[in-house]
Amino acid sequence: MIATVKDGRITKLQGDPNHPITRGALCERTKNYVRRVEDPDRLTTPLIRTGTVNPKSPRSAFKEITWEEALELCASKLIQFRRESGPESIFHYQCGGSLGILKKLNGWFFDSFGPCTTKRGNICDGPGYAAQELDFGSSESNDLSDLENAETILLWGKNPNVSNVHLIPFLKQALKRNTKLISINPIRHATSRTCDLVIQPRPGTDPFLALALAGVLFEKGMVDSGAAKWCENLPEYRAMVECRTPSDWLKPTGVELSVVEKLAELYGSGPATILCGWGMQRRANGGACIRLLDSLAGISGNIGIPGAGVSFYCGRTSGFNLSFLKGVAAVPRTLSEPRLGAEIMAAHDPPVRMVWVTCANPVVMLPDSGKVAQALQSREFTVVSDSFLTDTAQCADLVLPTTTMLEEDDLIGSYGHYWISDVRKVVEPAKGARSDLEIFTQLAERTGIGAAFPYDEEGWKERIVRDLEPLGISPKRLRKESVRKPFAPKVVFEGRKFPTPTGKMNLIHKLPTSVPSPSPEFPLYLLSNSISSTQGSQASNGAQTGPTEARIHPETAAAIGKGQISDGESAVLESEWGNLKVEVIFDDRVHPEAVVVPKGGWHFRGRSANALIAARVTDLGEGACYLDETVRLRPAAR
Ligand SMILES: Nc1nc2c(c(=O)[nH]1)N[C@H]1C(S)=C(S)[C@@H](COP(=O)(O)OP(=O)(O)OC[C@H]3O[C@@H](n4cnc5c(=O)[nH]c(N)nc54)[C@H](O)[C@@H]3O)O[C@H]1N2
Ligand SMILES: Nc1nc2c(c(=O)[nH]1)N[C@H]1C(S)=C(S)[C@@H](COP(=O)(O)OP(=O)(O)OC[C@H]3O[C@@H](n4cnc5c(=O)[nH]c(N)nc54)[C@H](O)[C@@H]3O)O[C@H]1N2
Ligand SMILES: [Mo]
Repeated sequence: MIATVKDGRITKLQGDPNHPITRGALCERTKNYVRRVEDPDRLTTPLIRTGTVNPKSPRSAFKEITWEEALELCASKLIQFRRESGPESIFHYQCGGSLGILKKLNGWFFDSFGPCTTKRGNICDGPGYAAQELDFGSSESNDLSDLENAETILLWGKNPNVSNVHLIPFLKQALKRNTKLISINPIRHATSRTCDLVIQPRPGTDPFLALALAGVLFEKGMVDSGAAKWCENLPEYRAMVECRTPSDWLKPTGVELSVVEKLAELYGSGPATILCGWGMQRRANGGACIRLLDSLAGISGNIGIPGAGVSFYCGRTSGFNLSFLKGVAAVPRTLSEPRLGAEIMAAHDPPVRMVWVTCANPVVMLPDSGKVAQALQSREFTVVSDSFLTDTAQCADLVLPTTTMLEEDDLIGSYGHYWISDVRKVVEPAKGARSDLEIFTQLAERTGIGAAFPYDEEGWKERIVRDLEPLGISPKRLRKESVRKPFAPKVVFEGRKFPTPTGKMNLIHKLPTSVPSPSPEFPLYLLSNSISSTQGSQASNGAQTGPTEARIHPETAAAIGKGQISDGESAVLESEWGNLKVEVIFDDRVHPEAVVVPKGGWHFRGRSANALIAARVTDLGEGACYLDETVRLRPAAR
């Protein structure tokens, strides 16, 4: 990104035209970061709790204190809890935030001071990542530029217009070459308009769609005759696929056999790439779902060659030397991220007495918002560092104001491509804000672990980039330009050789489970999807007022009862666990068995989807079953 700065203020933020992926474009949510820097709601001083939070005026429950007082208090609490109950009584939680590499040092502080309790699992990509590690030995993807070799591209559960806009130019180029585009998604998104085939399966049934497709590929002899050479468990896999007919597999999906036959033709005939969205892995069968997509690539030979593959991830941190993070004894205790609220409260021997949250807003972003809030509020001492008084910060005893990514130095990798970049402070930090690294470096000194934090930002960058130096990538070069990691292959698993113990890929051969079925009482799946304007919950105050929007198919409203639920009117969205007031919007692109709400709605404003979502764990990778929750809509009391 390029920031234009005048008189110490950012006047413009734009993409870097020389960056080969972003090509000068920025997504809407990132453009909004300029506003976040100067947002009047920015925290400007540490705050200590003096009373109970009233969501209407949350700040009034806090009193301002100096940084000196705040750091002294943190140091004394950390030392006290470690002495009295051991370091496991302190829990550090971090999620996405800015995804800067130097943010790993926050965890390093707690490892060095403790090791303290940390989280286990991954609510973002856990199931899919674990699935690909099992199948291929690693979760990596062909270079984006390799899409030019694909005859067919499947956007399986992916909505690039909202959550991966930098893919769009690559898709447009593919369309010019007459590449076939397919969307498989319970919602028809903007990209569907340019697709040759649009399939809207019932939510959560993709594993069965994949089994049906595999069945058709076997039936029609469209399986690569060499598959046994690179696939482990082929007979077992085939037996699983053929234990039912394709039509039988399709029953739960609502998809017609003729559509899957067309899909098989497109997928089985030329190099075909599956671009995986991440929504469908946030389900009880999410790991199996990605494994079944991997297996399609395996049997059809769509792997290890140009234009093929199952793209899920690009190893965001690969190449950076983070070996120092493993320098401490194994972490003594972990808590499951998807079940965080309950796990914090249930922990004993020792109990969790202190929680410190960095780069995260778990009250809004983790399932069972209410329980997460309760868990944080009921600790002896909860610290949250953030730039804003988020729902999570409102549950803290002490809030520390931090810098945003435009006010600090860092390094960054990507989920979706192999380029890495330097992050540089473009303006001075807002009044009173300190970076996480500054905070933990200062605390390290006060808690007797100063030796664990020997460097400034530049020193850490050198330490972390040092494995890349022999490849010609130095911090100095990164200051000038973004660089593609030279070891990242253009085509992964080339020659169909996999980094698994046998060198072959592993085909899944255990049947996937079904996701919970909607019941007459709760007949609709709740899909909480990314929206263009915001990263997660990082919205402006003004954007979080009034009821959140809920999109449904007009037929869904009709099924509820004539005139009960109307377009543009308010209604109540209820799950077994809670309810939200919503504004209903009719949208015929939505599957009739789904309700779509934005992800990241603020909890204390009554807009958090996660207030309705139970804390359940996925089949692999300890993710959260965000999208399995079933709900109903009822008319608001008039
Ligand atoms: N604007 C914006 N962009 C973002 C983010 C953001 O918050 N805002 N978040 C970033 C982050 S942290 C991540 S991890 C990625 C998230 O990447 P994704 O999870 O891919 O992002 P979403 O756009 O939320 O997409 C979820 C998709 O899954 C589809 N889906 C839901 N259930 C099913 C199903 O059963 N089957 C199929 N086939 N599809 C299903 C939904 O319709 C939706 O299109 O995006 C990143 N990009
Ligand atoms: N219902 C539902 N829930 C979801 C999802 C979903 O699809 N549906 N998606 C999930 C996914 S993919 C993800 S990745 C998670 C994201 O979960 P989070 O990462 O917790 O979500 P964000 O809303 O981005 O909150 C990040 C917070 O960190 C702060 N922050 C940013 N940079 C920094 C920093 O450098 N230092 C500090 N101390 N703070 C910083 C921001 O101000 C913000 O308040 O949410 C998950 N939750
Ligand atoms: Mo994520």
